[in-house]
Amino acid sequence: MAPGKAVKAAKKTTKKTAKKAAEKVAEMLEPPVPGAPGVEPPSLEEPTEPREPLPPKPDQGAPATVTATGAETGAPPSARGQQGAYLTTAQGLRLYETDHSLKAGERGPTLLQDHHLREKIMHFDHERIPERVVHARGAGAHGVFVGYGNAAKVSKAGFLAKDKETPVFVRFSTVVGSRGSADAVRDTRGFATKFYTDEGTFDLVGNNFPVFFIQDGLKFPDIIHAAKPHPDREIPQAQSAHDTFWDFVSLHTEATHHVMWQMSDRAIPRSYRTMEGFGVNTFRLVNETGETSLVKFHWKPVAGVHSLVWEEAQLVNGIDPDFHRRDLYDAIEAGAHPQWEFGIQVFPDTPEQTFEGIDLLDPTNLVPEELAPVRRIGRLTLTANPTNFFAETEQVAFHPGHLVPGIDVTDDPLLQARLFSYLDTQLTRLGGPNFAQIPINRPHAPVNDMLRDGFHQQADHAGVAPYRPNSLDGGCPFLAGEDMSAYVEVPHQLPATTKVRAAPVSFDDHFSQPRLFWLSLSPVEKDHVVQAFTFELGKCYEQAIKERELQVLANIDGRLCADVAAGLGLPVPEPTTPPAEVQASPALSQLGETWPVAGRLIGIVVDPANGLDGVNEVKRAILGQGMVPLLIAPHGGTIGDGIPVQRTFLTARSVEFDALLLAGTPRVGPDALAGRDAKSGDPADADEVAVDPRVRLMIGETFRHGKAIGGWGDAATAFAAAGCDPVDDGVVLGDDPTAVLDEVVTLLGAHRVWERFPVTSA
Ligand code: HDE
Repeated sequence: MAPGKAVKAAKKTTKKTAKKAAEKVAEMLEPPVPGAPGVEPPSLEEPTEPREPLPPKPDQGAPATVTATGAETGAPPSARGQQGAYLTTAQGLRLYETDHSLKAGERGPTLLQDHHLREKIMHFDHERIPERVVHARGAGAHGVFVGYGNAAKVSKAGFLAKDKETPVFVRFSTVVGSRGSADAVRDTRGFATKFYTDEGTFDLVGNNFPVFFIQDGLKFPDIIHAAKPHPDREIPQAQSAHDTFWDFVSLHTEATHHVMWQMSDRAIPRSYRTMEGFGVNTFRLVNETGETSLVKFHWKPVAGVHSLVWEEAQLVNGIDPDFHRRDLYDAIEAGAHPQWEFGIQVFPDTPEQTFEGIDLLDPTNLVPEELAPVRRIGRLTLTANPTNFFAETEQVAFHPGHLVPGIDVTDDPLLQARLFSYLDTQLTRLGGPNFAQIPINRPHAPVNDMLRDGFHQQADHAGVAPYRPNSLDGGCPFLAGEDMSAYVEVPHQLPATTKVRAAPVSFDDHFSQPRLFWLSLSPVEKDHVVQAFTFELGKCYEQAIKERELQVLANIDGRLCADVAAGLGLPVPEPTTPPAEVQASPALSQLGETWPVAGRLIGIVVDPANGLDGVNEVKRAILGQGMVPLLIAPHGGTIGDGIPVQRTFLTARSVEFDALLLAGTPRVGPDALAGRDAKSGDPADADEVAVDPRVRLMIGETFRHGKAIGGWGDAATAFAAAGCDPVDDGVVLGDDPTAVLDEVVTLLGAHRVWERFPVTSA
């Protein structure tokens, strides 16, 4: 055969082999496990034939294809991404080479004329933009909001109408850490929603706590400077367990209520999908006839409010720093679309702006749901992952002042400062005043402003008269009346008053609501709060700061203070103000109900040496309930008759899973050597019990973290080796794998087997 032909034949064979390999990989991934990077598995060989860019994965969405001024373009969403089969410059010039710069000879210096080199490096040099000054770390998703139509009595907002569908983009975030920080840190979470309504964009920029650290926006830089890493050493990253944070909050006692939430399980959510959301500030609603009410906004997760336990959170941050992002993306890809109900607590708009003695303009207060029930007025479903993180999640710009007719702000001094900040910050972060024209920020309502020019202008405005009044553009644009959806600020009468730098006396009570929160928690949740305070203050260096914070705790609850003081080895101070008489609010506890399990992750530990009876049935049953099964085996690839392995004893760790199943007792794997996998412990130890030590560790952690565990076959041996007895709470042993699964799923409905936590706080 001529050499050319031989090469061609070889290439053909390699292509065939590569195709087969790709098909094999696809087959191995059945049923699909979320997280694969592309829409199809790659070939083994580098592809040789040009082709159009691959479409996005089916779970991915993108900003609507509207122009910078809100008009439908009709273009497919992929029109925004790369086009054509060939590599080009940013000017669309096709390139024949991209591995070598243009040089004076093979070993010579690079020529300045190399446009491709200059363009590529210039662009790379400027790829980073400033991260958000707060809430830098986050994850976003597209979705849809559907109104229930039962809010018309209080608000005329069109998107709340019955069955009205409004596209949304939601971004969840932590507050303190930088963009690359870990997800499962102890922190407040952001929950920001952009509603692309027909009447303009409405942003609800909330958090997962209903209260805030400060009452006046002027203090925001103070709390953030205190919570961010120390300015000299720039540590610690993304956490509050350090002296500057506790120095500030122990002196600034209006932060106490927020600190209580921060030390509770709410600050280490299991998932973004299991967080409650709150608008925090009080807003004013107005209906068609001009009647107003005050409201607090709520998001109620259909999956329930669930958290990690502290040790789990700490492990997660090392094992999977992207835990919450991954969880959100994987759930959406797996079809377990996260849902929340939108709710409002409604209060009469009285001149005092208080409800049952609670000042509604003080954002350190919540209103117990037992006093003002949350009325559900719509449903949010997250349906698609972003196609491009930077274009969508990083560039999205929220603003609490992006309002629509029917929703207005109040005089809450925190909210008032926010109204300035969110416009201002985008000038630095997004590089100019035209950030509303970035695709993810484009309204879906027609835009006809008279704003012109500026960096990165995307619109090509026609006309000569961007001013009013004019005659040259025929007087356009015209003003709309209120009857035509114009936004008219609610005429709100203010009392005759004096200009002062002061807060009302009603803002002075800093301890009643923290006590209300404490008394509302179940004993196990109280224990977690004690542990969190003791941990965080225990990480501080300065004795004075710890003593000062103990004084704050003494004013909340003697028992809380005494338990924390015991851990710190410090005396218990007397309260300086008698603990308030407050009613607990059971709605604030996360325990006590059962919730849907869709989207939960179940690990199945198998050892092919034990046989694989029931494994496929269990996997199918898990998938059938909208959960994700992950098979954990001694080695990667496939086991048995081609069952794909998703985790190995080396790569798996208990914290990834919501529940664990054991198909028998796995023997000691060939790589269970301390030198290869340090978590395996002493191999001699492993031999003695004949259970893989990594699996033993996995069972031990799952048990300690209060998660459901089940097993069949001789799984009892592994349970015994890990020190957990099948008669213990939430350890299910049986002969029928699917019956075991059913019991485990029932336990999972309560999130954890709470009985396993010995309670010490009364
Ligand atoms: Fe924010 N906040 N904030 N904040 N905030 C920002 O805006 C600010 C506050 C919240 O996913 C910034 O675009 C001030 C309360 C969320 O993009 C900035 C004050 C609540 C997000 C800003 C507050 C929030 C932000 C930084 C005190 C809960 C992330 C980047 C007056 C109701 C949004 C940006 C996203 C982001 C300022 C207090 C929620 C600097 C001055 C209270 C969820 O503008």
